[in-house]
Amino acid sequence: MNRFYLTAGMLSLLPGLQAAAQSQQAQRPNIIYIMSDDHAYQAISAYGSEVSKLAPTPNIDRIAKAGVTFDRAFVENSLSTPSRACTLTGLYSHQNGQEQLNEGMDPTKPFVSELLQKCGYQTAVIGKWHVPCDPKGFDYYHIYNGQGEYYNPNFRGSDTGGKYVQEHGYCVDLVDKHAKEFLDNRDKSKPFFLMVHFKAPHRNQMPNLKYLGLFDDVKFPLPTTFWDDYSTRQSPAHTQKMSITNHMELIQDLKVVQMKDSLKDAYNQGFSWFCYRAGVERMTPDQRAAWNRYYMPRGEEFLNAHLTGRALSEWKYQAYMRDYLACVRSIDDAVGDILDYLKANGLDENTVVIYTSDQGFYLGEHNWFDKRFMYEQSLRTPLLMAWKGHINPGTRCNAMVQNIDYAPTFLSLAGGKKTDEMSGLDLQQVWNGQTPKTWRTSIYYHYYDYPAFHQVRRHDGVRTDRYKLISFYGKGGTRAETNWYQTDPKAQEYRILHWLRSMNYTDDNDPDLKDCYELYDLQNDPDELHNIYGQPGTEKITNDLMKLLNKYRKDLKVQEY
Ligand code: SGN
Ligand code: CA
Repeated sequence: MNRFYLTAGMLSLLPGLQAAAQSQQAQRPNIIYIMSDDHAYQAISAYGSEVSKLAPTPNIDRIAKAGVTFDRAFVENSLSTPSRACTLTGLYSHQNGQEQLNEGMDPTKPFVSELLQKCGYQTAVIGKWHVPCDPKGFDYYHIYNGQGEYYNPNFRGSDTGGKYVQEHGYCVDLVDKHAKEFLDNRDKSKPFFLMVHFKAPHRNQMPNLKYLGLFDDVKFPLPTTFWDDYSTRQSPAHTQKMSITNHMELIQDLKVVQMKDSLKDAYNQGFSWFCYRAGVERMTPDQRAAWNRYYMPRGEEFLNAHLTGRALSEWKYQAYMRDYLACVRSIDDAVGDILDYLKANGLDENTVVIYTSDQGFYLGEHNWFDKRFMYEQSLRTPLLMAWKGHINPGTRCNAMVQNIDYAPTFLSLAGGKKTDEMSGLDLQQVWNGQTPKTWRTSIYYHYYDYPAFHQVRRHDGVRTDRYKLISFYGKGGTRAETNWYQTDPKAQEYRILHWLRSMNYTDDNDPDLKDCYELYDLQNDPDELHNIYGQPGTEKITNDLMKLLNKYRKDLKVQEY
């Protein structure tokens, strides 16, 4: 039982004091946590990148202006479902079971929503759920089917009797609408905890019709690392399957639908074409016509140009960025709409507003899209928070924070306490820009989703202020052999893996990967182009980081692989 309830229970005998307790309860802030799927910090103008200057996010920036921008916010496992499982439980992946994309979640772990309910909060989640258990501890939920659909998506929830019901419109607008509906209908005697989870700009980046072509006149600068040849790296950077040049698909990703018959390989005929169709076949005839009016000429022009080599890669990059950033524009609109709603309803006074993504994302850095690796663009996630009167406007926070910190922070705001298993910290300690001496000086990271689509090898590692040590290990480790969802034909990952294998897309049994390390000096090499592991002069730092890594593994009881 938390402290507040004990006090309230005792005070219930005394009406005057009870009123005082109620007003104390009323003062606890509402919490609105807005998360967009795969939104890179490079695509938020508060973070100042060149790309974001060309495609600004004025509404998300309102949160930065009113509050704090975290410049070093990290995830503990750069993949969507594990990351959201971490937000929900405040636990690392190996503690909550959700190490990989699909199966895994241990439903016996308490969710922050349940704990907040016990603190007297009304709780809701809207939009992307995609965690392999039903929402727990939510008074109201209205969620997508799996990854969710861009157009006319299905939703199920406490209000649909658990059945999926198709709705008409664009995924972001619908989630915005349902968030406001929840706020309108909420129990006003309680503070609320509302999770708003947008699908966009997740692959395959289907923009709202009104934004098709929004950035056609803009040429986005190539990241300086776009032509990275991975020359100093170990094999995982070479064997991944997430490069714009080699793995970004012309049909599914870049919507050159005219190629559906000419690309003869099984993968493009099968999966890529299937994904494209699954998206556009949900559209109404009018939506589909508007879609084709934009993408057919774009595809035609591309085909007539007969691009090859670097020109082809650069075209892919521009097309990707245009679609991705057009999706971001819809999110920015929705965030603006929610902020306006809060203000119009007096909720801007006492609501903590959080904006984040479930991880970072590559916008062509190292030639990649997707995430997964422990390199900066996927390890770092955008994180902005505002709370009137509590967080100073325009603050920059340089403390190392991580998604394990969200649940402890929410619980602390609600007058509750984190559980013993949670090792995250309360972000209130740093959100005004000062970092106490006792704050963490390193973070632990662990990625497990191998073998899988993008074929990024398993790795764990530590990042300090200046250095990063990454340990890539095994053929996927012993778990790859025994993990039931890698071996059980009923598991989704098993099916995907075997399908990919049957199309010669993937060889998940790379026998050559020996355990290997990479070391980066982020001060001298912020782009992480120079792996200095094993170089003369790095012995001491390597030794220190190895000790630190082993300490994390031991303290956190990370299973040996
Ligand atoms: C899908 C995507 C992948 C992506 C994963 C995980 N492929 O499988 O590119 O890495 O989701 O994304 S797709 O062809 O189906 O679009 S996550 O955000 O859920 O982690
Ligand atoms: Ca994601």
